[in-house]
Amino acid sequence: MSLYLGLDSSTQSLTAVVLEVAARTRIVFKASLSFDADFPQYGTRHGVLAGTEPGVVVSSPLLWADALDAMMGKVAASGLDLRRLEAIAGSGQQHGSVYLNASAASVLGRLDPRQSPAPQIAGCLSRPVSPIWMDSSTSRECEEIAAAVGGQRVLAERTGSRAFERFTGPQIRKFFRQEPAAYAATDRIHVVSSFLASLLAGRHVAIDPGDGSGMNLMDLATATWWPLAVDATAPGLAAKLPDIAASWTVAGTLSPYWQSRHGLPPARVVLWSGDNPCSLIGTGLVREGLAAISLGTSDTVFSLMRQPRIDPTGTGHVFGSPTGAFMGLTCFANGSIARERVRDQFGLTWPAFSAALAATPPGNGGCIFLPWFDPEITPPVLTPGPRRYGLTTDDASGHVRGVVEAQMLSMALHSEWMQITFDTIHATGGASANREILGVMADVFGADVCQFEVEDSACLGAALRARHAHAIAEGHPLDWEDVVRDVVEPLIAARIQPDRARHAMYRDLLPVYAACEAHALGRGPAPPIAGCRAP
Ligand code: XUL
Repeated sequence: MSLYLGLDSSTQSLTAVVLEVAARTRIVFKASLSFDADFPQYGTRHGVLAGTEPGVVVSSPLLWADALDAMMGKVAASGLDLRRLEAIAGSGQQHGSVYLNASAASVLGRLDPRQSPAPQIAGCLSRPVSPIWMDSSTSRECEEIAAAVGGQRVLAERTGSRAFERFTGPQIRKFFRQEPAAYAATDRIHVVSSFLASLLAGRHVAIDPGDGSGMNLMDLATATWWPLAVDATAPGLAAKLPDIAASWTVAGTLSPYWQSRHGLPPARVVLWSGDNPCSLIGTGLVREGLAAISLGTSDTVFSLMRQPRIDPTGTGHVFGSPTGAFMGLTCFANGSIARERVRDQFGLTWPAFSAALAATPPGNGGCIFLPWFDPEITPPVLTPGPRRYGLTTDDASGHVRGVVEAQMLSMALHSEWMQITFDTIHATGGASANREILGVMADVFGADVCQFEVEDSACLGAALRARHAHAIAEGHPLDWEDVVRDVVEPLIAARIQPDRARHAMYRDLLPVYAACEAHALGRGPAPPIAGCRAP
């Protein structure tokens, strides 16, 4: 029986999962630490430090290091027979960056086990804070980088995404521009994942293609740094970037620091990856045709892609997948936010919301509701405000069906660029408990929808990655389907199948929905909406 540890350093917490692999694979340990509640000395709120300028969102790499130490202590005290711990892998919030000076190379390898890591590495930071994915302060840098490489389209084709404010490259450029001396004193720039893996291994380790593709710096096809983007970002950057290596690379063993401090064994340390690539594995998406739809605060569609196909509209992302293939991801800001706004506007409870959905005809009598209560990411909508086509403002059930259908039609429309026919969708997140919503999802996509009960999919994915990499290192590679099967199948709580006639109706409705979007965005004529059924 072997044990594998997965860690997930997310925006607000650090989570750990231990998998035991015997005749079957099962979770034998799980724990989570909240950055705000368990490390109040850092003064974070929801995992971030108070901003100094609009759009700036940073956190503390020392907090992440302290949390890693506390979590390794919890794992050590778990009562598990940790002599059986074979490998550790991790997941980090994507895009965030950590800036280290030249002393880090030696300090990482000789930490004193009597002390926590944070005070020992504080002197290695050439920038005391880390900008994270919620930062939106680099529009100028995005434009500059895109212009220097030949435009946003070229950047997307080469790196998988156009320039985004939260991506690491634009963040590095802003640091170089605003603090040139501190930039010059920077010897190594890590992402959150490679920083924490370096702490565990006791030396600088590589970035995997999953997280490298969230930087606007990596050539997606070859998984190497793209010199044109690197040079466009900041002078001398090539020498400051870690190597890029396959996600299953064993970076080393747990350094003597962790062994002495917590009595842990010299388990293999596998490269960490980003939280989205790890979630791809943790939701079992290891073949093309499977997609996950996460219905959370925002909604996300993601899927494994054998070939990197780019979103021509520039809103979707292509990241590296930890399997060595690729993943497509599109994010929609008005997820739960919009469902809750409709529920509250009409004074409904969730059961009443479901009842209204069930009582309303699929297709909503031809009415379309665009639930852009907040600025939308996909399609980009800067001026929020819902738009109605054929829907009267007092029609409660029309709004309930309208919000759900619009969300599903929008996800179907804006994932077409992935050029994948989804046969099965794993639905996760809070609203995936609602079978009425999943029914609309199945009918719109024409796919089976599995209600998929998984919290911490990124952490679970990291533990599964540890197992996969260990098997390769031992010379007995495993198929990904075998790696995920035992863990992922029991998480499927229910399967909902599409209705053929309703799917055909939604296929016809999709161009009408697209025409409403285009009209609302000022890019097309008024759509031919026949009018709504009476409220
Ligand atoms: C993805 C993104 C977020 C973070 C959250 O591009 O910015 O999903 O990875 O941790």
